[in-house]
Amino acid sequence: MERELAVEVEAAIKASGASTFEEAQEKAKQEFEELCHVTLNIAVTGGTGAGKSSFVNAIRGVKEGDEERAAPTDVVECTKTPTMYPHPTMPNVNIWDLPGIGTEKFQTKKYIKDVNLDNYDFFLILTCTRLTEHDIMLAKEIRKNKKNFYFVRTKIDQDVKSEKRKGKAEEQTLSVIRQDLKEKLNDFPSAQIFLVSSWKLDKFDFHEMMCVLEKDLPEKKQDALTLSLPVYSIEILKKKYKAFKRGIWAQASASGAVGAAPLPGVSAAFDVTTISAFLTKVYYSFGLDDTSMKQLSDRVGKPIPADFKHSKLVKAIASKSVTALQVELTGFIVAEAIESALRFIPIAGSVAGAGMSFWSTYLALRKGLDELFTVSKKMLEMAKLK
Ligand SMILES: Nc1nc2c(ncn2[C@@H]2O[C@H](COP(=O)(O)OP(=O)(O)OP(=O)(O)O)[C@@H](O)[C@H]2O)c(=O)[nH]1
Ligand SMILES: [Mg+2]
Repeated sequence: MERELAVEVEAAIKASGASTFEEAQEKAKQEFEELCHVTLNIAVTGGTGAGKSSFVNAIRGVKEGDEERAAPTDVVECTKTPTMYPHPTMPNVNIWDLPGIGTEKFQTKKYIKDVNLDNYDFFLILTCTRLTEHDIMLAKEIRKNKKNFYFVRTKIDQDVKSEKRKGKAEEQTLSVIRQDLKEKLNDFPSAQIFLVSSWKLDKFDFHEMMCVLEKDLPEKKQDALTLSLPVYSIEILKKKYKAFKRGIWAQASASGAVGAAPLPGVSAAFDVTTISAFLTKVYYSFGLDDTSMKQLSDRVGKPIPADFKHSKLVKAIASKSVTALQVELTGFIVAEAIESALRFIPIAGSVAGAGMSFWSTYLALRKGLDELFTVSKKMLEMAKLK
């Protein structure tokens, strides 16, 4: 781990194109500032009853009926005005539940004016049947505005289930639906269609869709999307882990002497404020808080025994006590660990300028992230998610 740490930091410095540690750290600080101000606005739109509100809730990891946070869903038409749902744990990500097009209240032209297409990073056009003239018209307008859009066929679980009753295999049902939708899209030869179920994000095209959306976003916004998704599979957990890991260098660089405090038994000061903010974000993003765990267990229809939560670090974060966290972190950052890390770090070369408090903060972030990853992976394995 310690050797890995030195290699990682060397690589980050090299990638930044800086020649000294200080120069690289300065760049990382700026990058960190910029990342803090990134916002992502996702528009979810489509006809009445297409499953927009359910989809918005699913990607925010919020359960229907959670009065404060959920978008209302119903079998009768219920979304009438554009509504912004801030992400419950990532304040820079907003998901917009836009009203169905072509209802009396919102005719297409007026709709486009009211909705102001410029406000969004991309559009997901949902349908639970076929694409309508309104959906196509909206896609053309979005294209005129040079924004990305994707067609999403929702409620796929329902189709698969009912076709299965008639003896049709899942693959066959999916392929018929895909073909059928494509035929309607002559004007959009390169349009992408994803088949999803808001009840089963780990199945069908959801993961592939998220990978495409991420790839199409500007680089600075990519991680914001990944980190805002609920942990619906081990694959997404691994993606989140990698995104957080990439961010550690900037975090540790941005952490200053202000938050640094000496730890008992550790010769270096370390920035407990930065570390607790970072690990708390990881904790929520990895779905380790009680609300997310309960939702996961409801979704998979299985109780998840709490014994995997024996991690003292998880308990310390859950207690929201900085002192508890500090005590827990001390275990990670005992003097030997730092000293052994330093043994691997060249005296000369690009990392030479890094101080002890940088290394101790970096080490705490890395070890904390690894531990939370292990706990969350265990939770997903118990939920039998792959
Ligand atoms: N089986 C299944 N049902 C779904 C899914 N998504 C939504 N539904 C159901 O479809 C109905 C309509 O869903 P909503 O999410 O309210 O649809 P909407 O597009 O927001 O509707 P309006 O706001 O009225 O335009 C509700 O009864 C949902 O429970 C899904 O993925 N699978
Ligand atoms: Mg709705």
